[in-house]
Amino acid sequence: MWSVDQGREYGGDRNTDPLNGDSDGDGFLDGFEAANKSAPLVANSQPNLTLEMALSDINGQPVLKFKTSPIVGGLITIEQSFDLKTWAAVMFFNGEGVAYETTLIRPPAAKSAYRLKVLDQTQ
Ligand SMILES: [Ca+2]
Ligand SMILES: [Ca+2]
Repeated sequence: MWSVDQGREYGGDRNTDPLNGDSDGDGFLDGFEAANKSAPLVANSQPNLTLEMALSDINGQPVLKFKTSPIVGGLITIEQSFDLKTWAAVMFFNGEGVAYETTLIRPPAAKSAYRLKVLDQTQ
């Protein structure tokens, strides 16, 4: 018998809820989970979405380099916050199955935090 807990066959449509796009209620749609190799029926299995950052300089100008984990599908944004309460998008990209890399020239001098967010999982 097929067991969800053993993590098999989760890429297929079997046993997902046809009336609920997010069968396990973890905030990620079944299709987005399958495309990103997480289990659509296991809430604690979620797509691996990571954002690496590295501060360096080019000719004395500070630059902040970003690199994400490979993301398949979705409209993704990198958001910035100065207080960890209010977040604003600073760049957008589509999940194309490869690591997304970009550079922010002259990042703000004030302390700021960045995070990755999936805006639209259906794109
Ligand atoms: Ca889900
Ligand atoms: Ca899941």
